[in-house]
Amino acid sequence: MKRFGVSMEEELLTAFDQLLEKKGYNNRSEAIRDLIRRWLVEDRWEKGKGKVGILVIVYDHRKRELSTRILKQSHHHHHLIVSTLHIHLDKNNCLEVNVLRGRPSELRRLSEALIATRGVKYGRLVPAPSGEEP
Ligand code: NI
Repeated sequence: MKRFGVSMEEELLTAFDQLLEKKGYNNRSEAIRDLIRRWLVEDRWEKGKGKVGILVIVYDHRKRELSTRILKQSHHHHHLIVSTLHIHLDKNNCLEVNVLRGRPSELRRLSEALIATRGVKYGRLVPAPSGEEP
């Protein structure tokens, strides 16, 4: 491990320390490492090097043809979808967690298509580490 000093305004450091406590970190170093790792994952994605993403969508299965349309899209892109977790949130709403693997541009395109499908109430693609990051 290498050590380095960080200069920061007192106000910013206080806010950081309060956030660490809230998030359950025991020390600043671990929090800074996590922040850097997250930044690296996002940077890899921007460069088109990321390979894994998590897509969350929420939709009302009663909407006409919606489940069928989502299923059709998913099968069409079966090579990008590693796994899907379907949760029946309540009587009407379904939450789906899709683990995607592929080129970021492909994952974005698939996610945008699913999120833009009429009746999908919520959708978010989260870049995830592929394991190749430091
Ligand atoms: Ni469901």
